[in-house]
Amino acid sequence: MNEALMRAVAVLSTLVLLGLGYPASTVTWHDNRVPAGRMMAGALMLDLEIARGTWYPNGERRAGTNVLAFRERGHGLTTPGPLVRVRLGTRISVSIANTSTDTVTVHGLGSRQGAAVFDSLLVLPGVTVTTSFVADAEGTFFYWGARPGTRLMSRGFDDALLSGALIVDPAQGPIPEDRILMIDVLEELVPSASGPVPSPGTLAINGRPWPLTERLEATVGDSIRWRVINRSSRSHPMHLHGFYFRVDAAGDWQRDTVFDARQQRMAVTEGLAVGSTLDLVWSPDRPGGWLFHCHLSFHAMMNPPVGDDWKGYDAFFARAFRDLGNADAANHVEHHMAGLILVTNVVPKAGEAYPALRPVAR
Ligand SMILES: [Cu+2]
Repeated sequence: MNEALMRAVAVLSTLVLLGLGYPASTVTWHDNRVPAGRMMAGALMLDLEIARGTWYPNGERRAGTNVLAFRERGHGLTTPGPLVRVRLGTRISVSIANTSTDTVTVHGLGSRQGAAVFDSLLVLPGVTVTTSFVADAEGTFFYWGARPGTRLMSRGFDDALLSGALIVDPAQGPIPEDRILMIDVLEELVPSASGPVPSPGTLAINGRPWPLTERLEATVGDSIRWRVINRSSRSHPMHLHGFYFRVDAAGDWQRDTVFDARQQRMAVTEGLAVGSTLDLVWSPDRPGGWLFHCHLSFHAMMNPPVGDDWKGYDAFFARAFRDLGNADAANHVEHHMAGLILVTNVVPKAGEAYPALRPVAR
């Protein structure tokens, strides 16, 4: 290699290291259980960063897609973004450093009272902004980033994963154990004869589509509490198999309404509009593998291949529809039964017996 070429390679490598090329970082999923940040003198200090990385919704052996994502400084990029969880009345001081080359507007890191709820932060490339606010309303919320001028309803592409949960617990008293489930839809721009068009959506819960979604565990008689957050650009009628659930609260990324006993309703399906949230409680009275899923069939079917694996709509439809009606258990990730599906494995209480289920007549 001659000297000029070596110098060019060195300069190029430096540019890549500086983040001017796509960094090779992976966007990993997490289960929304460990809050980010650190408490100092009663306040939460949180350093967020925005960067580009590769999300592998179909598993790391398949191609991934390049997206914008959040990370807590010193940690890896994640989807969902870092969990912010504090008690009511806690001051939250946040810095957001944008290490990407995209300008991003961040919504939802602010007071839930008055006009402040509509505030947003403009975070230019290479710039760090700071904000400080008091968590002044209890409930289930989220923060989200997007290109300037983008509404949640139209945020579907490489900024679709820029968001994290913001949970405000009561000021005092015990905090019941719960799980936070965030719903995603991400599209890619793919080539077509008439120019770039959106790909079919990749659908995921806490960063993973079925069959990679987390396997939840419970015991008969448990009270299972979920905070379901639809941070996606689509609506989802979310349905639970086998049991009714009680709706304890409903809201969106800005406001939440906690229901009193007269307002609570029992349901098996609740529609989650774009940006909405739902607190639900259910209790299984028998063992089994119980699904919670979107009731739109095309949100629980095959997820598309992404990145270099995408081979066009014809190939996608041929594969998606060829396998309908054929339970291809060996390869769910590429065929139907995918996307917004989660299962809870309910085991018997120790020492209790349950009548065997009758086999289904065929
Ligand atoms: Cu759906």
